[in-house]
Amino acid sequence: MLPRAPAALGLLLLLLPPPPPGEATKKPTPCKRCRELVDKFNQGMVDTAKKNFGGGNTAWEEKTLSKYEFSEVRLLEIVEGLCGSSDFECNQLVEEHEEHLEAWWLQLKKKYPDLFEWFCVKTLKVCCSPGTYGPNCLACQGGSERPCSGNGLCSGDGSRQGDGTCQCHLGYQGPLCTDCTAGYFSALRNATHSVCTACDESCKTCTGPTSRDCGQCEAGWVQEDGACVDVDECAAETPPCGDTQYCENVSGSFVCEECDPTCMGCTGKGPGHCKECVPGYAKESGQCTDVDECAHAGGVCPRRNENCYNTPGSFVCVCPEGFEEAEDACMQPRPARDEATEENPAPPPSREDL
Ligand SMILES: [Ca+2]
Ligand SMILES: [Ca+2]
Repeated sequence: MLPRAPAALGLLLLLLPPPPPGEATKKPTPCKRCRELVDKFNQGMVDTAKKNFGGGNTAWEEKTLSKYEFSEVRLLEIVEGLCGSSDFECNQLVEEHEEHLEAWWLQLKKKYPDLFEWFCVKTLKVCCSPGTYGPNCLACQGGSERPCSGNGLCSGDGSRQGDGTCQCHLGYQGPLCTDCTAGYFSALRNATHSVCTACDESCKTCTGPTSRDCGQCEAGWVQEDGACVDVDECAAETPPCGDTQYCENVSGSFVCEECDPTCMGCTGKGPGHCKECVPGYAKESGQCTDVDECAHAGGVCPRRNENCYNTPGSFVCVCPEGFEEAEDACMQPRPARDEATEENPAPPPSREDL
């Protein structure tokens, strides 16, 4: 026999009014805990089903097996696997209702094969049967067989909570989720079923699936020859993008993309689509390319002896290493007494790009 525990306290705890919605998200509802327990119990039954079965088919095995099948030994094995050792609430629930589980296992299993229905709905009264809701397990909107016409969720479905109203899936509306929302059309409608299907992307409203079935066109689309077609926003007289951007037409819309940094205005992506080049760049086979200012005949660096280094978009003028900077020239250093002779005035400038 399993140890008996007073079940009254547990029942009381389980039947207390549900916590406010804020807490409910943190703590599982009594129904959810009961459902989890039943799920684990059912799993335990599956896991122990083939146990003690050698795979043969002898009379001895059949007898032993059928004995085990309904035995308390098997029940104990299932119950032991129900909760993790640190799951306090689960262990508490099992302890409180072990006698219920035992009664069902030993006497009621045949009559009430659905443990969830017998344990969580009928006995503990913490859940409702599928398709019903609330303290008294009333039928959901649209009936318990197909709540919300199969097109939505019934508030409190299967629990002792909620108000039975429908939260419709995308595309459906109405108290029974049988009407179609804007952007959807009724593909099927009879006494029991309603199917709403999405309109073509070009329609705001429609009566069928194609761009020719639009009632109104979606924003970014316009009626043309009986169909809704994309507006080419980029072809508008006043272009929709900024001076440093180019326009790309897409279905139902358009996007503005930044021009290449070498462009002053552009018609597309990259340095090959510039209208003009930014200062320091010039078109070379159609692409805005850096100008090598240092290659200019006569030089661009104003001071005498100065070195020129080309940079992207510009150039720099620097005195060679060891030279001194003066207003209009790089001054050659005076030869030191021993180290540098006049034949060997200065090291060649390093030619790194700056
Ligand atoms: Ca467009
Ligand atoms: Ca340059």
